[in-house]
Amino acid sequence: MSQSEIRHDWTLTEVDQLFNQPFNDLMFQAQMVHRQHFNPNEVQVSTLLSIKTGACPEDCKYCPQSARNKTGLQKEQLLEVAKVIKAAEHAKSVGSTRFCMGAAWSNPRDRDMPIVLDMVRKVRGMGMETCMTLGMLTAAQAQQLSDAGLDYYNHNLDTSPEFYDQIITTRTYQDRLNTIDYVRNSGMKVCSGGIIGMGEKAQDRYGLLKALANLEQHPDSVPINMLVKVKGTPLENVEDLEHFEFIRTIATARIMMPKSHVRLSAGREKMNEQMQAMCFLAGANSIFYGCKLLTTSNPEESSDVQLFKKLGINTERGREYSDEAFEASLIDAMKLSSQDNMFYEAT
Ligand code: SAM
Ligand code: DTB
Ligand code: SF4
Repeated sequence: MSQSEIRHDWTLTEVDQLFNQPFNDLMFQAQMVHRQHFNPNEVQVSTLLSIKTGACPEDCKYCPQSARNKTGLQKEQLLEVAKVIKAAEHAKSVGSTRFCMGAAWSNPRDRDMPIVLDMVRKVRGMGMETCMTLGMLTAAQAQQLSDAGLDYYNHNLDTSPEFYDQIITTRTYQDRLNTIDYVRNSGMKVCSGGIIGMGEKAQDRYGLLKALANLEQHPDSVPINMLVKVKGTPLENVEDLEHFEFIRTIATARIMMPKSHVRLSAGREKMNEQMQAMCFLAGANSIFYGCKLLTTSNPEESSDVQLFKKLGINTERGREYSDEAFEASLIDAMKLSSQDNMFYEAT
C-alpha cells in the first residue's frame, strides 16, 4: 500500500471528485489512509469547558454566545482558576486526556492573559494535554500561551472563503489565517476546522476542506462540527443537512489531511450510534467527551462509553502522559466508574 501523500495544492475540482466518488469507494479510501497513520480502533477524547460565557461582540450567525443573538444564555465572567482546575480534575478522572478551555471573546485582553496562563500551567501540571480557544491572538499572546505550555490552540476557519461573509462580518478570513500563523510560529499545535450544515453550498464544503489542507502545514487537529441549531440565532431554522454529506466531509478531510486528527465535533446529540460509527469508519478519531460542549449539550458520558464498547474502541493515550500518569488515570477512572463508566480496557 503506498503511503498517502501530504499535499498542499488541492484544487476545488479535485476535492469535488474525491468527495463525490461512489460512497463505498470513498469510505474504503479514507479507511486505507487512516490505517497508514493511526490505530483504527483508537479515538482521542477531549473535554470542553466554557471559561467565559456569552456577551461576545462578534456576530457569528451560528453562535449562541454572540451578543447580537437573543438566545437567553446566562452570561458569565472569566471563571476563577480553582473552578477550572476542579472541572479538569473531573474530566481526567473519567478518562479524558485533553482539556479544552473556550472563551466567548473576540480576542483576549492583555489583562486577561495572566489568568489564562495560570490555567494553562495548572491544567498541564495535572498531566493533561491543554487546548484553548480565546478568539484572535497577537503574535505576542500566542508566544505567551506557548511558553506557558499550551499544547493546542483552536481557531476555526468555519467555512469557505466565499461563504464566510454571510456568516461573520466582524472579522475577516484573513484575520483567522493570521491567528493560525501566529499559533504555528509560536510552536503550539494548530486545531482548526469548521461547521457543516449552515446552509452553505456543497462547493463551500469543498472550499473549507481546500482552505484547511492548503495551509502551509495541515492543522494537527481538524474539528468538523455539525451546526447545533440554537433558538434565537439567525441559523435556527436552516434546513437539515443530509447525513451522508457530513460523513463524506469527514472522509474527504481524512484523505486530504492524512496525519491530522479529525474530530467528530459538535452535533453528535443529533446522530445515532450508527451514524457516529460511520464517521469513525470515515476516519474521525477524536471526540468531545462530557455532557456539555461550551453552552449546548453533548451525549452523556455513559452513552459514549457504551458506544465505544460496542465498537471495540479504546481511547488514545495523551502524548503528555508518562507511564505512571497514565496508569494513575486508569485507576482513577476505574474507581470512579462503578460498572460501565470507563473507557479503558486494560491491555
Ligand atoms: N470565541 C472564540 C472564537 O470564535 O474564535 C472561541 C470560541 S467559539 C465558540 C469556537 C468555535 O465553536 C467556533 O469557531 C465555531 O466553529 C464553533 N461553534 C460555535 N457555535 C456553534 C454551533 N452552534 N454549532 C457548531 N459549532 C459551533
Ligand atoms: C470546535 O470546533 N467546536 C467546539 C470547540 N471547537 C471549541 C465548540 C462547539 C460549540 C458548540 C456550541 C456551544 O456549545 O456553545
Ligand atoms: Fe464570539 Fe466565538 Fe461565538 Fe463568534 S464563535 S460569537 S467569536 S464566541
